[in-house]
Amino acid sequence: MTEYDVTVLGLGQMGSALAAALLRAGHRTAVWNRTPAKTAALTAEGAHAAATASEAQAGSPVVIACVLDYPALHEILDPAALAGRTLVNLTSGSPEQARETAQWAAGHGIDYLDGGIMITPPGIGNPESMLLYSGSRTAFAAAEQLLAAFGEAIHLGEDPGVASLYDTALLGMMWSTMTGWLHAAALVTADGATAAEFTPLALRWLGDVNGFIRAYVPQVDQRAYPGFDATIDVQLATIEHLVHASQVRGVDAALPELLRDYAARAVAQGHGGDGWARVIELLRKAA
Ligand code: FVH
Repeated sequence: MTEYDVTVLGLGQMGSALAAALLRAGHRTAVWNRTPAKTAALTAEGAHAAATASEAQAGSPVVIACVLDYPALHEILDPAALAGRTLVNLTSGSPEQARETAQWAAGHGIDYLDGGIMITPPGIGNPESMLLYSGSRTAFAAAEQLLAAFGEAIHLGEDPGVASLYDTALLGMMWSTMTGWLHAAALVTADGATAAEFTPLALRWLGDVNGFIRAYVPQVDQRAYPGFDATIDVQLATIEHLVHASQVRGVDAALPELLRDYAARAVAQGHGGDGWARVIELLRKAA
């Protein structure tokens, strides 16, 4: 018998948003943070502030942790207090860290679920926000109703490393996309346009790019890259224009030079007639 429905460990920006969402959804919530002052806003909303991390972990059947990183996580986890409970770890880390922590948890009789939050704190509580989970199905079942307070809970399977892998991969895609937009904005603003003028076209273009990606999905899975739309030969010539336009405007050309390098290597290997998805073979080989 425990006093609370759920405990949140770590009340930084994200942990505070998670605890506030649980309180809004009517769950009896215990909280703990290394710096106790951060509990004040949540206790005003009805949370119980535990005096110690161990007390917090012993107080609920489901313990949600969201701290800076895995070293911080392992500093605060108390296996004796957690034994027999469900631990949902929403601290960002690598798939390997998630798998190691799942093993550690199994060794202490703790049911472990790992998670990746694909939204910033203001998006917590929006049912359209995406939160990825992987690991024990019984842990997911035990926590699912609580996790619904944060957004859409997507369970990706029993391997505890998968949520973190998808999280990392999606963030990589976000940084590439945003940096591509920033490079494009640097180019057009160098000639006097504003980002506000350019961006509606850029966003419309992203819709087309979405279509290109969908068309490449079977190519990537079948490892066959027919250049049915535009060949790498053609795209290499076009990337040269992007490199040139960047250099002339004093815009850093490292990004288009990287793209040119991929295209040139594919051509050198005899794949100039293939489509852009062929580049994945170069990415895979680098690993
Ligand atoms: N903020 C976001 O948009 C992203 C969205 C995706 C997921 N991340 C991950 O969430 C983890 C926490 O991020 P955060 O934004 O809440 O970070 P901070 O506001 O800096 O809070 C950090 C908390 O961690 C506590 N902490 C740090 N070191 C220790 C330690 N050695 N022992 C115990 N607790 C520690 C810190 O405590 P305090 O400084 O207040 O005492 C905060 O509670 C993170 O993995 C993101 O990648 C958020």
